[in-house]
Amino acid sequence: TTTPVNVTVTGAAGQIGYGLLFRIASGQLLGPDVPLRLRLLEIPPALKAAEGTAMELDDCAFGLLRGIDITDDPRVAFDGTNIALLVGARPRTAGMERGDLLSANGGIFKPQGEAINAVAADDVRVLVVGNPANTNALIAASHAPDVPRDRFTAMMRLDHNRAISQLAKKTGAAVGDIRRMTVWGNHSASQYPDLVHAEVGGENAAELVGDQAWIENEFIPTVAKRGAAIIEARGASSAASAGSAAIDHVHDWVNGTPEGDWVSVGMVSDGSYGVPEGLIAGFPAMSKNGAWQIVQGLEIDEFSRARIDASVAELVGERDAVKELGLI
Ligand code: NAX
Repeated sequence: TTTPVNVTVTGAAGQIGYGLLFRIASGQLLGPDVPLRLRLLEIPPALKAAEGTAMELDDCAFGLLRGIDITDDPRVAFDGTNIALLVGARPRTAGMERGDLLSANGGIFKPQGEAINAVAADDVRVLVVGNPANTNALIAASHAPDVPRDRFTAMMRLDHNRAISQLAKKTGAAVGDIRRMTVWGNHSASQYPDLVHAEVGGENAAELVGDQAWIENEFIPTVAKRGAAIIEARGASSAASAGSAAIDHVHDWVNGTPEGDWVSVGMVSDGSYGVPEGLIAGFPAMSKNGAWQIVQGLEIDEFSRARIDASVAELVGERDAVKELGLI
């Protein structure tokens, strides 16, 4: 194809944007032969910083990058967009209640959903990174009734990659030997990284590890609290790894997942695995012909059931809260 793909990144002047944009422009998002145009959405106080990032993108002389537009207007940012990475969000600040956080983000994701509905390309694919990612994706999707619901996804891929990395360390296996990882539920501390179905070199991961205490007391909390550990160590939240996960998510969505493998995707539930229909939750998913499909037929043991239910209950709580606030 020679027509450039339009890729919109919101929160482009933020720390995730700073790493992510260069990897997109270098061809790692869509492939080495796909030209693209970047649309950067920011709020007015950050427009100048976004221009600085755009200057650096120019200075990389990326062969695939056919143009950069910078705007504070969602209708301009999403005009004809094919891929929308919704990274910009309102962080929780001291003294902010959960309801305040949800309504501040509703103020961002409602108009963005409306703009995507009105002006995005017919094939638009949306990845929400900004937290609370699952519920922000739900808000955006609710305001885009003309866009198929399965085009709105939330990022579980960083959790997924963290889980793979921890399992590789424990088993001494190479990252590339690990398949069929799943992180279920919410992108939050309640998430459930599942070793029951994961494989290391074709062997069942939970059996290979053979240590349920390690799974419960080390593996799951390490993965679920990794974001806090990064903040503690780096003095800033995960940025390059979050951008890398966003690249992986969209790359696999567009290009497909390898045969026999799957990845973790925050996607709209069709009721699979007892997750209430309409919630955006982490599932095992394969990408076929450019669409995510939930992997069906996995057996859920008692331990996994309780963990999935607890994380899904948190998502139900968030959904009910945004409903009450009139955001969906
Ligand atoms: P930064 O605070 O560095 O950047 C956010 C940027 O968004 C700022 O430049 C801000 O001006 C912009 N912004 C705010 N409102 C906007 C709006 N209405 N339209 C466009 N831009 C807007 O945060 P950063 O570290 O880049 O993180 C961004 C988001 O990713 C946060 O919500 C963060 O919590 C979330 N994360 C999600 C992860 C995931 O796995 N789903 C992991 C990493 C990260 O914590």
